[in-house]
Amino acid sequence: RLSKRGLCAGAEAGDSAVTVEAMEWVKKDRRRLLHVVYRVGDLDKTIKFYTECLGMKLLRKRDIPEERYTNAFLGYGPEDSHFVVELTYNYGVESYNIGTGFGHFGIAVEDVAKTVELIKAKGGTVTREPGPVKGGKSVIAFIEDPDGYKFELIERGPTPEPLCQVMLRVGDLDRAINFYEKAFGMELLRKRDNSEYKYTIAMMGYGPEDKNAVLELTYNYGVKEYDKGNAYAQIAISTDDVYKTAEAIRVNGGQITREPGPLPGITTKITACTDPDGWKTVFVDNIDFLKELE
Ligand code: GSH
Repeated sequence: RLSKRGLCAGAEAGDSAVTVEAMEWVKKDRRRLLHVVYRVGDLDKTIKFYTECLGMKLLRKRDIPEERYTNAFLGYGPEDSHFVVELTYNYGVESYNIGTGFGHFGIAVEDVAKTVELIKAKGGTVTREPGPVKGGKSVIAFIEDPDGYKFELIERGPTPEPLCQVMLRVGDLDRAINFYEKAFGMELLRKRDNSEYKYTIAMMGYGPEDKNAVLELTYNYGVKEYDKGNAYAQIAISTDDVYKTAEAIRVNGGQITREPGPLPGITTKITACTDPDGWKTVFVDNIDFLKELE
């Protein structure tokens, strides 16, 4: 039997030796949130909004005519060190259903009021005026992009990673936290219950929130399921070994939706899975990813 002392963070006495070994490996793996992938109906309109209103830079664009889609990568710094957005435009598809499960993307700004003013001046939609979050102190605002994706503007001092959150709603918070800790090797950075407004949030990630993008999981009291729509796609995370990554997900009860291995044509090794709520993640080989950027 395994001694309690020998277990790594997150492991429980009932976990098998294989599970514990896989969890120890994911903790040591070099992981980072790379990008968040979603679909938009008009690439140029979204690029214009993100660059002019949100201050992002267009980092790269690739057209795959054989598959009838175009990708655009935008963010606040180079992809080899920053979390960025990967927009997908599918030829001829002008709108998507965002659903009720996707929450928002978080952007840290030094002055929320000033940012909102600028966005309004550019004709952007503000859905929640600047002010302290209900039941808390931090100053926030919500805006909507041309497809209706929400962005939460969060007032913070200077940060290396302004694109700082992806918020997804989950039906069982402890189940989700357990999955992201064990199968993904993430850390529970913060958990906050807001009983007055009947929700609990958990920040999960690979490093402190002020320097790293995080996954914000929201549980609304009593809500067990959401409509995931067809607009939001997935988060991509880097890894040194997609095969071991898939194994760690499997032994922790995760669903592998794409077996680990190279992608046809571009040879980048990936694996994909869904979490207990059905949210998708793709893991991308660290070295292959850097080659793609060359
Ligand atoms: N019912 C909310 C949801 O599912 O979006 C729960 C999450 C929530 O309320 N989050 C806070 C928020 O959006 C931010 S942590 N507050 C709205 C406000 O302060 O106006």
